[in-house]
Order: sequence, then C-alpha cells, then structure tokens
Amino acid sequence: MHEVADFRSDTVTRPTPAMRRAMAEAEVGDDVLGDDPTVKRLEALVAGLFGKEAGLYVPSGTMGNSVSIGAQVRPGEEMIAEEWAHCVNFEGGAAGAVWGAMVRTLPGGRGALDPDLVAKWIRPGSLHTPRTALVAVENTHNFHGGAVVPLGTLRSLRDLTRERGVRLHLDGARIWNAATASGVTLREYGSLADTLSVCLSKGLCAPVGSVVLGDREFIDRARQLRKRLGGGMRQVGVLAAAGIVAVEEMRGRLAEDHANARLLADGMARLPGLERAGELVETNIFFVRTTRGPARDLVERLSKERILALAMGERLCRFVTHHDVDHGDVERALAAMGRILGGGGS
Ligand code: TLP
Repeated sequence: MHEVADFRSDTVTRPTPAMRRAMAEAEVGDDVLGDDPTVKRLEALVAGLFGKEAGLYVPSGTMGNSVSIGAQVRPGEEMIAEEWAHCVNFEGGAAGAVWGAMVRTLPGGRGALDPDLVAKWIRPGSLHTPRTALVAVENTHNFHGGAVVPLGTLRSLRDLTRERGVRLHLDGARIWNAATASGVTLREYGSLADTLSVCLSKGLCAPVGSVVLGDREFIDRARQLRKRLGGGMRQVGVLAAAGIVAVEEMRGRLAEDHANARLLADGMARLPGLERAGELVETNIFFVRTTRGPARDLVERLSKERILALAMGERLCRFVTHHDVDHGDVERALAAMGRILGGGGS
C-alpha cells in the first residue's frame, strides 16, 4: 500500500532501483553524432523485439507519433485515425500545426477502425481532394478504456493499406499491455504496421522515452524530423539505460496491473452513483460515468483521501493501474468510494 494511491495514469510510475543503477553506470556519448552506445543498444533491442529494421529513441510518445506522421504525410495529404485517437486529440494538434497534415477521423468500435469504412475513405488524391497517405491505429486504445484492437482488424487494415499504397502507423504507447492481454507477440504486432511508436515511460516505468520503429529509410527521415523538433539529445544514454531495464525486466508483470484494474472496476460496479463506461476491462485503463453529479466532485473527494484519479469529461472519470499502485491501494480506494458514494456523494 502507498501513502498516495495514484490512479491518474501509468505515466506517474517512477524508475525502479535497477533503473537508477543502470542510469548511474550507463556508458554514454553524443547521440546526435551517433556516439551513444547505450541508446544504440536500446534502439536495436526494441527494433529486434518487433522485427523491425531500425529504431529511434525519442523523448516522448507525442514526439514518436509526431515524427512518424511527419515522415509519412506531406503537407495537404490526409491521415485517417479513429475519432478518439491520442495523436488526434491529445497531442496539441501537431499533425496539422507542425506537418500540415489533413486529419480525417472515423468512429471505431472500442477503438478499432472499421476496415470497410477506412476503405471507403482512402483517396488517391485529385485536383480537388487530398491524397490519403497514412492510417493510424492505437493499441491499446487509451480513450476506449485500454481496449485491445483485435488481431483480425489489424490484419485487415494492413492488407488494405498495402493494397492501396497507404502507410499504416501504430501508436503502441501501451503495446506491451496489448501483447500481455491478447497473447499476440510483439513480433506479430510489428509485422502488422509499417511504423510504430512504443512507450517506455508508461507501464514499463522508465522515467522518459519512446522508441519509433520502421525500415531504415523511415528511421533516417524520422531522425531528421526529431532534430527539427529539438529532440536530438546528447549523452542521453543515461535515460536509455533505464529504457533497457524497462524492456528487459518490466514487461512480465503487466498482468498484475490488469488484474488490479479488473478488481477495482468490479468493486466500483457494485457502488451506487457509478456506471462503467464500456463493458470490458481488458488491460490497465477503464472509465466510469458518474450518474449523480460531476466527475470532478468525486475526484476532489477522493483526493482528500489521498486517492487520485482523473476527471476526463463532465461525467467521466479515468482510473489507470500500474507498478506503483497495488492490491492494498485498490482495496483502500474501494473502501473510500464506498463511504463517499454510499453517503449520497457524487
Ligand atoms: N497519454 C497520457 C495523456 O496524454 C492522456 C495518459 O496519461 O494516458 N499515445 C497514447 C495512446 C497515450 O496514451 C499517450 C499518453 C501518448 C501517446 C503520448 O505519450 P507522452 O505522454 O509520452 O507524450
């Protein structure tokens, strides 16, 4: 049990003692000059896991998606994404603001784009219409409550995009959770998209960083764009070292986070004043709807009990489990919510 039970996000996880040791001992060099051996090791390690030619270490998932979009969509071209995709809703409008990309969003059941609908919207470009250059998918899907995108959907999208000459990008901020829940290998996920961005600083607990993956030509272009954004870092092996520990040591425990999320969600389902948004809790994220008052009231009352969650809409609240919350925190949160909601609160 922890002093504060922080269910706001898995981004709050702190580096483990093994990471801090690795950081202190990391061999480093100037990575912009291609001299940092630890960064190179991390990039090769992650690329190997996903069966991709090359990887690029970037400071954040946002920059990972951004350079991936910039490298594959020219100004005035279009990308298609699910309407609640993080890269469209939560990255400062970078696709348009930075790269001049047109964004077309389509609805998706539990975050999964419908390949037939995507097929209707892929356009070759003409005097009047933009060319579709990229389709972006997200797995797990954050704002659909950590949903795992079905393998069949990903395969259909891969076949469709190949056939139509369009690139497919996978925002795999939580691909590790998807693989844990579905049993699909990282290599298979890697084979389903042309490019991926995978995060080290969420469920895997590294303090910083994501890795962009793809073929060498794409990674060369992404490296230029990373520099353009100011993301070329120097002796950054001190951070990459934590990323290596994250990938090697932290993937195996994610099922624990998923079990804690289910426990919390199931307990909350029995409380008055709350409704699960979405049926399943597949991974480490779920949303609840507050039926008696604003979500922020519940969040405020919980914070007084040192339990943190995020209000993400008038009536919507998000809970995320991770390495730094445990079974005891879940039980304490349920007891606190029982008191708050049983007492006619939110
Ligand atoms: N998501 C954060 C917030 O931005 C909402 C969170 O707390 O969940 N892709 C996906 C699917 C993400 O969920 C996130 C972060 C990112 C990309 C961006 O990663 P960072 O925060 O490293 O830029």
